[in-house]
Amino acid sequence: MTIVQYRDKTSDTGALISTAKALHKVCQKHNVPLLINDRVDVALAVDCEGVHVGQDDMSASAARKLLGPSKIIGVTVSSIEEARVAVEQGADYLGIGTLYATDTKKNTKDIIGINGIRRILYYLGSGEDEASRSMKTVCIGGINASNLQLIKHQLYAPSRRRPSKTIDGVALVSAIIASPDPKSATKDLKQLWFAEKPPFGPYVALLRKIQTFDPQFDQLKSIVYMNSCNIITHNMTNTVVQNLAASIALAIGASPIMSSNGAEAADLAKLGGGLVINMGTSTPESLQNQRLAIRAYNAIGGPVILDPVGAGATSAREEALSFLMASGYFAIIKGNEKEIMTVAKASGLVLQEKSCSVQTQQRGVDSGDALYTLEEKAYIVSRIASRERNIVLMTGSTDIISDGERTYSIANGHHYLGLITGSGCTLGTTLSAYLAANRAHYHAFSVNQLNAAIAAILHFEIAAEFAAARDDVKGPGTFIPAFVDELWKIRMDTVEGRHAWIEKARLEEMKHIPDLGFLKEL
Ligand code: 3NM
Repeated sequence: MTIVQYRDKTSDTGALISTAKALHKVCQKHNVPLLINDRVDVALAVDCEGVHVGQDDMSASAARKLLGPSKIIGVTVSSIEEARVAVEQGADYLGIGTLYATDTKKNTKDIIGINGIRRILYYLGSGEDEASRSMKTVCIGGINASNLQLIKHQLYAPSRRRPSKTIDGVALVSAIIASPDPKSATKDLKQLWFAEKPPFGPYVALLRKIQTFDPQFDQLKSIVYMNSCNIITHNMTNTVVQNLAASIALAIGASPIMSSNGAEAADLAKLGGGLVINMGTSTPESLQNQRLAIRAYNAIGGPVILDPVGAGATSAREEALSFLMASGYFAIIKGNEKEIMTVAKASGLVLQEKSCSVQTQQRGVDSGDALYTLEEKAYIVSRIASRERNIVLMTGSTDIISDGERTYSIANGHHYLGLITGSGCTLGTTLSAYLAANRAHYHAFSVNQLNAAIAAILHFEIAAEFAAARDDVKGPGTFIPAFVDELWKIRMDTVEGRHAWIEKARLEEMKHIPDLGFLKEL
């Protein structure tokens, strides 16, 4: 731990001073600076190393006048403008937040997520003045042992913009203070921060590099896990598709729970399943429940799938998407072209229309109303995935999936899937179950996740092809029950050693994706 801040919003001044004095003694013994939150008068009274001020407290310049040049002054900022003013007023470091919702400070209006933090960092890093560029920063809000490495990982995600600036550290309250053993909690946190091989770091990148998807191995293995695990898929999904999602979960060998109540998410997360967050019929209340569930699954590393249904169709949905993306980490974000382009925007990427085919009316090579060519899709999907450090799936007549390092096209499926309600949503259910089964098998997050996701898509889409080809299927209505049957049949065939169906896979790795340059960082 490099710095201690004493934050106490309720005690009387006398009590604050005596606690601060006692704290100062301990901190001095360990050579750690002590800062007082909000109260410059208390910092002066105990002659500690400085203060931390929020936007509603004394300004940094006024604090500087009172404290003199040698004291440390930290400022809380949640926007570029606040950062600009803090730098101008001579702050020594910025506490940027709120990163994630936290019970320690209930100001949900300032929750800015990873992308809000990135924007402020970029503003500072590209500043004309040295003070901005060299400003020390920490982020704050909802950080704990379960998400610390991921936060570091995402904020260190490769930026194509120069200069790039990242955080110098993190500020935490409850992860230490509310821990039954603050000393070992602090040790653990420090170890996680400095770990050479975080679970989603270079180690996994190495594993990924040496792997491709081998249908005979990865596909069959995934189905066998699914069949043996009876894994839970927890769906916070729209009201239209719940029934079909539950039937499909059962057919593939998973166990569905359709709970929309955030209060029970922590207990459900412990069962080791996967969570689907589907925005199809979101309301302000359901978003709060979804946020609770995302936090619960992130806390234990359970996979969360985001299906931003209709994102971009209305401004409320666009806001809902930003709200969810600021709530935590998604192992997979899946959507159609328009939805994924809205995800790109929420991730802080802007479309430079002139340099892509949308502007020139060129059509994609796949059928339907595709806006982008396959190459453009691969660029978009891999770009978002490497920025979010997750898997992104763009569905269409040819799907594109990427983890930022490997990108595949999948040309399976049938157009009936586009004529029934909830095929995309139930693919989300299937993905969640496969990822959770994969995690249960490897006892680790991340390893082989892309392969598990591909296996889920192939199972789903080849079953659709078989169903559509049946004599008893006359159209989308009769397709639905046949599809559920075929999902189940593929599972049973595989488990019983009949693997011929796998020959139908139309999967291709897309190597050498050019940097088409039309997605720019904000
Ligand atoms: N300031 P925890 S969030 C004190 O956003 C504080 O400015 C915040 O507590 C800000 O680590 C926060 O328990 C509380 O989530 C952080």
